[in-house]
Amino acid sequence: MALIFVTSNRHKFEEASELAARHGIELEHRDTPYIETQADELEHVVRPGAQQACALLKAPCFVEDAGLFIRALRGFPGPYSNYVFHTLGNEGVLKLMGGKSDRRAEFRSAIGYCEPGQRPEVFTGKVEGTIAHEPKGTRGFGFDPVFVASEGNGRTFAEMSTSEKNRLSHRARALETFFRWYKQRKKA
Ligand code: ITT
Repeated sequence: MALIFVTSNRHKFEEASELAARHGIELEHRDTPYIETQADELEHVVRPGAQQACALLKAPCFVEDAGLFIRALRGFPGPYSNYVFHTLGNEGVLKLMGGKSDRRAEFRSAIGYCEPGQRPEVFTGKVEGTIAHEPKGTRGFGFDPVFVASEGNGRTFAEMSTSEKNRLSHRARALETFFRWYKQRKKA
């Protein structure tokens, strides 16, 4: 039986599917509209999110929430990344970073997995990097053109293929931990 990933973002689904296939797991995409709680910690967003999506679908499923945390902006946009991306966009973020010499940032990801009648499980991942001075690359989505991963040879995520991004990314790291746990659980 396929494992359901509830997300409105097809790029996230593509990244997760590529990684899942390496674990022999088949993913199914659902865009079930669950309410995303606003909270300072991503973990506090995905726990109720997974529970709600699971109750709507009456089936095991997972949700994922991600954010870009910029050190010189004291962690902004963090849990508000979605809103900020859709209002200010990459150009707006680069403007906010104008004149800042400390360009360190990290992407964080939290996954919430829930089975009917059970409490949700949470898995997290992060990747460190810097904010570029200008957008580069055409792949990926969201803040990918302005995020240079520390281990990415100076390239932005938008200059990488899905499999390259999946070797480093916050989401890939959270998914790896989750898929390993999930396979053990299925065996038990
Ligand atoms: P969901 O339906 O799964 O919530 P979403 O697109 O709303 O999908 P998030 O709330 O998790 O995604 O992400 C917040 C924003 O952060 C999102 O709109 C992107 O712009 C950005 N973002 C998240 N992950 C990213 C990634 O891997 N690369 C670039 N930007 C990312």
